[in-house]
Amino acid sequence: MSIEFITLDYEDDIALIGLNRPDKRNAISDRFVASIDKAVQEVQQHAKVGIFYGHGSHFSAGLDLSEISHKSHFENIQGSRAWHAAFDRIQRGGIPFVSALHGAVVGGGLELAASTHVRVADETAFFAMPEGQRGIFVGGGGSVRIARLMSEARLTDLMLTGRVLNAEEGERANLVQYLVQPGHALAKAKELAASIASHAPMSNYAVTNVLPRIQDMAQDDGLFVESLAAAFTDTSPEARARLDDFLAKRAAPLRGS
Ligand code: 1HE
Repeated sequence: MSIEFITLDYEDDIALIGLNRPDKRNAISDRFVASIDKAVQEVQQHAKVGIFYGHGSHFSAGLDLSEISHKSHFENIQGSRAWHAAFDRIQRGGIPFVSALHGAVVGGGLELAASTHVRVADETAFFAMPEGQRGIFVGGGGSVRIARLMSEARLTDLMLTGRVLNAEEGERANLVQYLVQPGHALAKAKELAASIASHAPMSNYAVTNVLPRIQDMAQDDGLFVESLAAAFTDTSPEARARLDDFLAKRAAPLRGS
């Protein structure tokens, strides 16, 4: 299947979604959002894990700034809601996603990364939310997802001051979970994706769909929903088989890295 601005490859159970508009630093236009959404819906049918990465020297320069000034209020809302719909299908869809980040991870590019479940950056990555410099506001879910990752205080700082975080600062601010040498983010993402793909799909589904929803609940409701999710997950045939393996000493032991 050919999708505009996207390369799509499969390696075993893993789908590799490449952002492929390098001449514009993978700036995300309305058509590009639609392509991301199409790719996400496609890979959820065929893969156990998806990886986002960027072609060229940057992950993504964010929103395509050439489109926005021509839009009416209403078109702008519709555009933002299309980002929300696409990114929600990443965050709370059928399979987990990993992002492999390098170069600019900026504005809407960081919003895309924030909708994935595990983020790996190489040391060339840098993070910024330059909406203030451009006279605009976030519209791709950043006020919720990025604020939750790094805290509202840190996001406010980035947006008000135009601060740019280097890769190490991004890791310290909880924007990424793994930091690797330049050029190694995709390899590390594949290694992590293989591990995720080896786990029970129902467990992965509970992590990606139940966990974020519980964060929106009052404590008592969250604990109750946790018990319900555990009841479904723990009694699945796959859980029984994996628990039997452990009790029969057939399971691989846990090892620290
Ligand atoms: C673009 C975009 C873009 C590059 N929209 N065309 N995002 C930003 O404010 C970031 C703007 N971009 C940059 O700061 C830089 O381009 C980068 C640091 C990312 C990369 O620098 P560099 O030197 O490698 O590339 P360049 O020469 O600046 O750009 C190459 C081309 O890409 C050039 O086009 P050309 O026709 O002159 O070759 C640029 O105009 C084009 N380009 N970035 C459109 N963003 C859902 S709401 C989210 C709100 C936001 O994302 S705000 C953040 C927007």
